[in-house]
Amino acid sequence: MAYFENVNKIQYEGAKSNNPFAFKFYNPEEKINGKTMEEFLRFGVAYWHTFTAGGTDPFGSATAIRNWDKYTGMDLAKARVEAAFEFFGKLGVPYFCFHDVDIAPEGDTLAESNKNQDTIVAMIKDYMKDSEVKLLWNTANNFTNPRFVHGAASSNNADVFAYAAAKVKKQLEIGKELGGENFVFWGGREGYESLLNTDLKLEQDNLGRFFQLAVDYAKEIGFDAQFLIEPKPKEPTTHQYDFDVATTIGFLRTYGLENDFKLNIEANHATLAGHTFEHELRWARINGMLGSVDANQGDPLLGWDTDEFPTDLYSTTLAMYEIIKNGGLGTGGLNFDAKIRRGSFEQDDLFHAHIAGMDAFAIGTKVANKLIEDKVFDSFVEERYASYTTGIGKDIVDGKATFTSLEDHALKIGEVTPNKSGRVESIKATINKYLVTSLAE
Ligand code: XLS
Ligand code: CA
Ligand code: CA
Repeated sequence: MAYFENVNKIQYEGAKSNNPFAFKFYNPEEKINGKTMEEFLRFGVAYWHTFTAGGTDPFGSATAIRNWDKYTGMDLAKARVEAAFEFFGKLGVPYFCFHDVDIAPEGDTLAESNKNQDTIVAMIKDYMKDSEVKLLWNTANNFTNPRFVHGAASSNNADVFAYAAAKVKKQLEIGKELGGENFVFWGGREGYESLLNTDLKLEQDNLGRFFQLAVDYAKEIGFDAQFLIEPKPKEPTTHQYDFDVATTIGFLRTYGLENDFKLNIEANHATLAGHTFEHELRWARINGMLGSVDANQGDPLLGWDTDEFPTDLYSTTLAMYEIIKNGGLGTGGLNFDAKIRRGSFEQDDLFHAHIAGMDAFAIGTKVANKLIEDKVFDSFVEERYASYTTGIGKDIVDGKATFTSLEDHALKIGEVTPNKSGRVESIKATINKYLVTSLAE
């Protein structure tokens, strides 16, 4: 049975097209820097938002109309797989991502949940054979079920630690079975509400132990996916342990895990942490930790994780700037961890939203590539820091300066006056010019 009967394969029709079921800028074949857009952007569909979630919000029930929702239980899980692969094929995305609970319902026991996983994974594996779609990453949902109310690996209860480990173990096996290229850890409940009842040191140490156990098990079974931690501040706990990129890198180094993990950076999580998306990407990039991206955006007027489809070209441009400078994302990709608005409840909206996101990143890629080719920021930044290339500046960089030599220098030069403008407004105007002109070429 077809679930999206009225939709044909989405084609690239160019910027003049008014067809809401066509790409205007994402042209999978088009080459940028010797790689096709498809190879470069490695888009992924998030199973949970696209096939499982129904559009609830804290005040309202589900609104989404999905023609697979006529089924229940395992039949529903199977129908979702059919719908998902039809959707991937028609949209032309190379990857998908899922949590365990997105693909199959939990049973009454862990053994039953694992059995449900096995049934659906076998079906997914078959579908993957007949399509070109691959698994970007899977993960264990160790946050929704009430057993995780006080955390998973950082729970006060050792039984919960064990249960969470068992769920990750199963997903590692499934990742291997399906050829997953990465494996994500988002510590939904790994954090705390109040220090008054929390052993912060033990929780941190346990989290470190948990990640080490996961690394060890992946090695044991020969699963060589890239491990990724996804930072997020607040939501759901007040103090999330993986607050932002800098915090997460510090944590990984403390526990000697920095060579086994990279980061999965989500735009909306960056803004919740009080950073820009590009700040988080840059921080990860300069530390060699940029692994993959959850491509969405927040609503600046709302202070929570709205997971909107990315349409802000300024943001996609500056994000792609970091990704291109990183030499791409390696095994990572751009996963649309994004949901359609509650009012966009028709199935067609799923296509419109993904097309919007893919076009927004295609534009961002073209503009960022041009900015890099023309060295727009590079030349300015190089010039701005030129004082470190000669004289005392070079001594500082080369590690030759001492406080005594620096004092000698300072005594000689007299008062230092700010001698160069930062020119931010002019640079922003240049970005706008590139946004308008790069696409015309
Ligand atoms: C929630 C997170 C989550 C992770 C995977 O805010 O974005 O969906 O991506 O567990
Ligand atoms: Ca995410
Ligand atoms: Ca999110």
